[in-house]
Amino acid sequence: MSTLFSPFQLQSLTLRNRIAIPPMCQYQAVDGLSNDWHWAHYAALGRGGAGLVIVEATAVAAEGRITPACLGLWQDAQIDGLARIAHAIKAGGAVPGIQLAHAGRKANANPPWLGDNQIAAEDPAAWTTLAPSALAYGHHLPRIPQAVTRQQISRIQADFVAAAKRALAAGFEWLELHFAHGYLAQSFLSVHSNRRTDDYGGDLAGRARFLLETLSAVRQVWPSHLPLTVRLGVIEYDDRDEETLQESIQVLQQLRQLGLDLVSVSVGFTIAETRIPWRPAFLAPVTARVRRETGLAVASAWGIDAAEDAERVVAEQQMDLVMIGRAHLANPHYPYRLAQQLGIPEPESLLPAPYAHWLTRYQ
Ligand code: FMN
Repeated sequence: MSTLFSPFQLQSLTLRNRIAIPPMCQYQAVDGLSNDWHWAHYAALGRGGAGLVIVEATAVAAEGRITPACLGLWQDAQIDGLARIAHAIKAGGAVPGIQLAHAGRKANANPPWLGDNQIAAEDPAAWTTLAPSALAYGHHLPRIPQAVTRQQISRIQADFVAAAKRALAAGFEWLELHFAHGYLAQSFLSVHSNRRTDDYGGDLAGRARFLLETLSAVRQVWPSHLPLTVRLGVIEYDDRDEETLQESIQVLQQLRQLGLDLVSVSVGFTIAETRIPWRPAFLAPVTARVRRETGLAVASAWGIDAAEDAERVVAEQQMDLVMIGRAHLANPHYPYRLAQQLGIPEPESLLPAPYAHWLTRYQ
């Protein structure tokens, strides 16, 4: 019996298995609008066998895009294209999810294969970046961001709410708020990037305020029968790991009280000087602790694509869902491969009939 290929239930949804595809930016949008690239990409992932497909970081405000080529949901005109994508994912048998994001001080960069660097201030494509404090990330992102005013904080929270409503209108059934990877929410929580002296900074209650208020506001408009989730960097691999982890667990407990259904456990990526122990499934023990101490359902990613690792982390209850990213870029039908490797009966049944039929026909 495989745990990886057992269904997973959250709120009113049942995922066909424990394999989820995490958000992965495609950097192919113009003005935040999706196009044929996105449709073809997500349609293939939807029918590839995973239980859940989460559409890439989608900006809640134009200035919250990582690059000018990021998807957005800051205006109604962006709904239609994403509705076609949500429909295609669902038609393929997966639950359609989307990640809503504001990149904060990591915004206004060039796509990875076009330099990954900050767009020069004098370039017409440049915009003002916003963050809790006027502190640059540094390295390839040297721009000093503008410290957000309380008015801007309220506006960005309203942007999250409006984008959540649009995601619902587009047919998405699983919402993930991007509270990780050094973007705006993570940078409010981190001591490395938040030096505010008002009630959005200082102690943990202050640094967590933006996250708690935003989740709470989104929960008011996101239906209670559909999962509301966050991706949170719970560890930086710097010199304060135990403290960061304890703080993150406390914040997750509070988010749970406010209606959080699941956390996708990730790394903070708030600063560049870290000692991340890159190896397969390196985050799994951290994820297990978060699961145990918060009582939340959890998912996690980062190198959990070998069949035996993916099966083990869910069978040992280190996580409820396994997020498998890059392996799906190489092969959108990667769950079929995993099912074959794990000896699941009739692995081809994961795929639609026009593929499945021929994979068993001549044997
Ligand atoms: N993580 C996010 O939270 N949001 C994103 O939009 C996002 N974009 C990504 C784009 C690419 C091309 C890749 C490779 C990763 C991205 N990530 C993003 C991180 C992935 O969600 C995932 O955590 C990472 O690829 C590790 O999982 P893997 O080892 O299975 O690939």
